[in-house]
Amino acid sequence: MFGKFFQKPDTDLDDRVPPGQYLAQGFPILTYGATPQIDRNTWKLEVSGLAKPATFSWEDLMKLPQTEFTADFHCVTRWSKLDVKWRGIKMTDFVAQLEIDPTAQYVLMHCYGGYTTNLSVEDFVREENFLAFELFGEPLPADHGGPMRVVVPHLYAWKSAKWISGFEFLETEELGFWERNGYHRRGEPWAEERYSNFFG
Ligand SMILES: Nc1nc2c(c(=O)[nH]1)N[C@H]1C(S)=C(S)[C@@H](COP(=O)(O)O)O[C@H]1N2
Ligand SMILES: [Mo]
Repeated sequence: MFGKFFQKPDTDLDDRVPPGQYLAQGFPILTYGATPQIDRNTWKLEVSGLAKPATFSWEDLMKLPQTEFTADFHCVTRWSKLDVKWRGIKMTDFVAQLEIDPTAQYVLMHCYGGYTTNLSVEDFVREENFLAFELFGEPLPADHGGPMRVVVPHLYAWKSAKWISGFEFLETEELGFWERNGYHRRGEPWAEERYSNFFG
């Protein structure tokens, strides 16, 4: 079974595939719970906590510059998908719209459906992070987080929140769903930060 769906990376891809990861065939879907069905017209993104409160509609987001980008995607359950093609809005361009309090050190991302995941502000505001709404030239399918998801290529994919609904800025770290259930607080794939050990 395993061999049918995953392949060991070629040696020339070694520098693209983090340790302990295998290449996936296709693009697997990994969701905890049901897939929320959210319409673009009712979708909104709320900024709360240590930032000026703000709500963005789909229209508001579409006024920001859009870019196509390619990124590798690494799930902690050991599949990786290279060269995923997305279209979206750079997180740095989005964040430029906000008034974030200088005391904010962490972000808790909230999703339709109740999923959460945490990041440091430093990991959140990076050039390669996006709010994505197209996948391989098509509107982002609901299963993959449509209408709008976050993509954070430098961390394990559980940080790439699907059906994004809010960013909460915090002074002290608050753990998200998987992080409370034993996943690493940061999740850097090249360091294999998969799970936390509960003693430190
Ligand atoms: N809202 C939400 N976002 C989520 C998840 C989820 O269950 N709910 N799963 C995470 C995990 S574990 C992974 S590997 C990726 C999977 O994204 P995909 O289903 O588009 O492959 O989404 C992440 N974002
Ligand atoms: Mo995952």
